[in-house]
Amino acid sequence: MAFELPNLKYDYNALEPYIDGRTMEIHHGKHHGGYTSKLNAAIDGSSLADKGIEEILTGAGTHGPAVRNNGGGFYNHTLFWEVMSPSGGGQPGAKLLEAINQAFGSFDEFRTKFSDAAATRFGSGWAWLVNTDSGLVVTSTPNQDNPLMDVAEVKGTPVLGLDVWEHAYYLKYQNRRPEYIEAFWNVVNWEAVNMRFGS
Ligand code: MN3
Repeated sequence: MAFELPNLKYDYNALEPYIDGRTMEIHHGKHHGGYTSKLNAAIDGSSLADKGIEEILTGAGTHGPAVRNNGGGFYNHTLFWEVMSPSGGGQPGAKLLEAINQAFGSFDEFRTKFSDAAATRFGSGWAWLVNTDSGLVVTSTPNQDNPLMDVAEVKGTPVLGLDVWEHAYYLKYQNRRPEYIEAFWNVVNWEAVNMRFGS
């Protein structure tokens, strides 16, 4: 079964002033839409065509660049829209907060570490909060890679992800990636992140 571009649960301009509507419209419709159709083209008629996206991604290193890049792009953006909300911001729920405190010392320390990972990822990629066998870890990946992939440096379940490709912020922020990262914290949907963590 072919993958479908998921609908957003909010309007394109709902995350303003932090993320502008025009960026959201292009990002969702053109970029995420493009990854979705190219993923479908890449797996069409192959043994991957009836597999779920997570199973496909765990073998990303062996399926070739079209599946790795577009499968990652499909999954990562689906997660990204989910972990943002117009009523976002604040702090995670008790169970996730406790795990964050345990892993990073405090919520502020975690925030700094995640923002640094996002700011210092050279070129295009993603920053992640990952649930691993040894607890929560902050990492970043190049291009459309993610922690589900066999090729990832840090492997685990992505709990929170931030897209730091220029297409995610350039219209509003141009080269000022750190301002975009700072703005992101105002729209993080901790309820959705809590659920991804399993609390
Ligand atoms: Mn993107």
